[in-house]
Amino acid sequence: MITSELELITKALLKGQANRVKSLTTLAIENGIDPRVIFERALLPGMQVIGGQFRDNIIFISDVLIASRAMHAGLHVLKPLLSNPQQTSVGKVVIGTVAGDLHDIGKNLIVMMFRGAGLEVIDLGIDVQPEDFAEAIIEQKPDLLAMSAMLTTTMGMISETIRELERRKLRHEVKIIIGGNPTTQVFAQAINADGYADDVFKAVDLALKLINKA
Ligand code: B12
Repeated sequence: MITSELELITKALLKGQANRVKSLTTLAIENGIDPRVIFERALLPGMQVIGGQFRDNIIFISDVLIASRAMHAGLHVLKPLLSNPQQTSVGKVVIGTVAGDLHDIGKNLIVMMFRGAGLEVIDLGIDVQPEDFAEAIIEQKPDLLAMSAMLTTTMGMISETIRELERRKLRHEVKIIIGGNPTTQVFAQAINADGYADDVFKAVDLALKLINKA
């Protein structure tokens, strides 16, 4: 029963039917399905299929954008249920997608889940220059800096940002975590980041662990 409801959401996402994704997600919640289950077993797998089809040249960028809009429609319904605004802040995070990179779906999920875990999040958005990350660290004094890169051509901007922080003697002011499609644990270690995660839930655990250690 649950499976068929989740499958309907995934199918609607694959067809780019934003309104249908929104209404099916609302219905699934009314029927008592856990928002995290809807996210993990309906929306995320849909976006993974879209990613594969784009990679294999089966669909175009326009189709990806239409599917991402449908994903956002579902997330919009889940957001208040996955986040808990009443919670007091357990730490402060500055986050952004690095310079030259416009991908923000994964980063936005991380923002949502971090807020849900009680973290205060300053979201710098997409295409964030190393200097802007550095300025935000001076102004906001966060416990953690989180950087996302989705392109092999932009992952170097993560290390460029870390170098900028080293130049300004800010590197030891924050813990740094990274993520996004081309990044790996090995890359994180090589560039002197403090951690890497490949999904939202691991990212939350990692962030809380690093903040508590600091
Ligand atoms: C959606 C999408 C787009 C959309 C972005 C819309 C948006 N608002 O984000 C659009 C259409 C704009 C786009 C454009 C391009 N894209 Co694109 N895109 C994708 C796609 C299909 C899905 C990405 C996505 O949202 N996934 C869903 C989310 C939930 O997952 P995620 O982003 O991986 O995030 C998770 C983890 O990585 C992690 N995470 C992410 N960030 C962070 C940060 C931290 C700190 C941590 C801890 C964890 C973490 O947690 C997230 C949640 O679980 C991927 C394919 C794929 N399978 O990844 C290609 C993909 C990333 N794109 C690709 C390419 C090539 C491009 C373009 C260059 C295409 C072109 N020729 O123009 C442009 C580049 C534009 C630019 N300058 O950025 C390639 C990159 C290849 C590479 N290795 O370099 C991919 C891999 C597709 C492919 N296989 O070829 N894209």
